[in-house]
Amino acid sequence: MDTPDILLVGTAKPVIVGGLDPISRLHRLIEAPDRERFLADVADRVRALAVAYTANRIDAAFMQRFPKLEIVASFGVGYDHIDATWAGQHGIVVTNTPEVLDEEVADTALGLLLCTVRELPQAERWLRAGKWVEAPYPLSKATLRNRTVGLVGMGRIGRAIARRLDAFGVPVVYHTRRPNPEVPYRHYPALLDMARDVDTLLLILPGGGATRNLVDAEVLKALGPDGILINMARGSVVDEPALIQALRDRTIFAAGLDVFVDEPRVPPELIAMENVVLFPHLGSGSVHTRARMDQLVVDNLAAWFSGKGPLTPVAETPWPPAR
Ligand code: 8YV
Repeated sequence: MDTPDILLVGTAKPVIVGGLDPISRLHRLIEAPDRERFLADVADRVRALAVAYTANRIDAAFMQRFPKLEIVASFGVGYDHIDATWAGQHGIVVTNTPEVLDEEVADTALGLLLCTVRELPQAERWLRAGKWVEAPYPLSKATLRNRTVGLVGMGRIGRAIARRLDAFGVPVVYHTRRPNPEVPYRHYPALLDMARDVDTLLLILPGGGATRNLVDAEVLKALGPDGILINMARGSVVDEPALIQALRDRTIFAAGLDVFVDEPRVPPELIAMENVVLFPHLGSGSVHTRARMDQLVVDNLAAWFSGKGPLTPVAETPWPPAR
């Protein structure tokens, strides 16, 4: 086999570098002192991009620089950082890393939900600040006991979250564009109707143009004063200024956020609020799960260059290609 040139975009993670080094000429963009010159040197040879993080944006202009580009293998199940539509139109395959992270992200979603509903990080801060000797932490006003969770999104991770909520004895309903015949939960074709009926919204759907600002001021108002919003999806799915306003004036009760519009920058208004729990985008962030995701980036490229096709192509770039 012809040794392919692969460009690694983003951090040189050990599993990715260790897996790709033996099967390719691996070029590491992050280590190049002069990025433009480095790209100009390798552009004509690069046949694949390995994308180390969802924060590494791969747009049409970037892909266009590589005339021999065949495949973009990206880390993460979400791929709104890649222009997959453009890739598909230009015969370039895009792969992501689904399934291997489902249970981890679902665990984190439940953790964030519990932290937000029962104010667990706030209570821990109380203890660490030495306030317990003065008074017990106040009883949490909210409880999971009388809540109904409306999931926005019902893909693999959504189903893993719903299974956990079943075990917790918490009723689940969901909103997606089309009902999923495999799940027993009530489907709402309109998000606004679901927001009116439930008191907890948990977002676990793809980001990108189609879902931008899906949760806006109107949806938050419909969720109401007991409402809790949990975002495990992408910051872009929520109108962030509208959310800040809704938390400020208690249009909703609280929010738990793992993702932000301009992460890693988090709006100071959110940081100053007591009725929010903020995680630094760590849904899949364990050594165990991240290694499996990194390995799937490697496995996609290894399969591709040994002629077997991609293992996990995204919907916009099906394999074999649609005729
Ligand atoms: C990661 C994710 O936590 O897979 C995704 O789409 O968002 C998460 O698994 C994230 O990519 C961290 O950069």
